[in-house]
Amino acid sequence: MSEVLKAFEEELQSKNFKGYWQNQQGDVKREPVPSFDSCMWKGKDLFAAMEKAGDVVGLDVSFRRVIQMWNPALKNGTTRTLVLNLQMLKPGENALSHRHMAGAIRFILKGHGTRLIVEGESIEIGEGDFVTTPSWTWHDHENRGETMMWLDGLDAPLVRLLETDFHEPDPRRKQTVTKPEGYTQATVGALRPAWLKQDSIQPPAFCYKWADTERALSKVGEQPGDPYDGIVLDYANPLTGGPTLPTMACQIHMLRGSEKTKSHRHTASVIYHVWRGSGVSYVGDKRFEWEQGDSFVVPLWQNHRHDNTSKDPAIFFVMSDKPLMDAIGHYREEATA
Ligand code: 1HN
Repeated sequence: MSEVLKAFEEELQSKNFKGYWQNQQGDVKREPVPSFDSCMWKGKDLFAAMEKAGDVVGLDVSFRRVIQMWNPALKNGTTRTLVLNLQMLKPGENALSHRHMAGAIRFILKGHGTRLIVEGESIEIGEGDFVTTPSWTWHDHENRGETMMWLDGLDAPLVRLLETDFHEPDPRRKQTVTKPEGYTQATVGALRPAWLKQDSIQPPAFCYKWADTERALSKVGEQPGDPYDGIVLDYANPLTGGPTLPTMACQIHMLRGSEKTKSHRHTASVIYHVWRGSGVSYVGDKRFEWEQGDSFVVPLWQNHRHDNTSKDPAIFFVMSDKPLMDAIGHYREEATA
């Protein structure tokens, strides 16, 4: 570098300027190249780790007993925008109330007898139920039954990137229940209180019961479904029919016995959790053999396809950041060989 240029760059820097030529000049990338790779987390390892956490991590040590599906290429999180966690609450434990900018979902894996209190409504949860706690909703959990485990999905990595995190511990520690049992279920469907103005961005906190999911699956199971994902059910915003949360779309995917999907790629990153069944997924140049309890991630723009190698249906719980890509016009999708 010439002395003149070097002196010029120092002069620029002293005034908080930077020449574009000072950035690394390389080949322009013609398509997205994610900085994180696909990864699988075995359920066996996850549940063993959580059993140990149950012994050594009390709620005095950690506000929530949570283990993250950490993508090692990232400082934190499962993708750049989303994180999938496992949470455990033991009998008699209370997870204290708080609210934060990050939106969250729960998919209940095991146990019964815990209630989630969300925005003053107490929700009894059971296996396969799916519950949203949208951005800035109060939530606490109380276990009056047996040990419970659920998946927590959050858009916390996105919030970290945006640095928008307001976060408020609840001075009451536990919420007072102010709404009758089943309040939201009864008032956000086809019948709605006319005087209430609903938030047009954040959905109401909502519980989607497994019995309803199972019934819906049984009604659509004979249809062709989607060539890339099989039978897909959206957990829709109950008021608008839009995505689950503004930042994440959650779905149930069912691959029928021996079903093989076609290969595609898209600019949304997707996290899969195997709720039922066993099979194989091909993601980029990797092959993931999965069974119940396993989770894996498909980074944006990586080819992927799924193969249900068993005769029984396979069911995935799925979350992706597609709504975010849609909102900013960044969603693209193509079939691949
Ligand atoms: C959170 O609020 C919960 O409420 C679990 O159960 C995990 C991880 C990061 C930030 C907030 C919960 C969380 C979290």
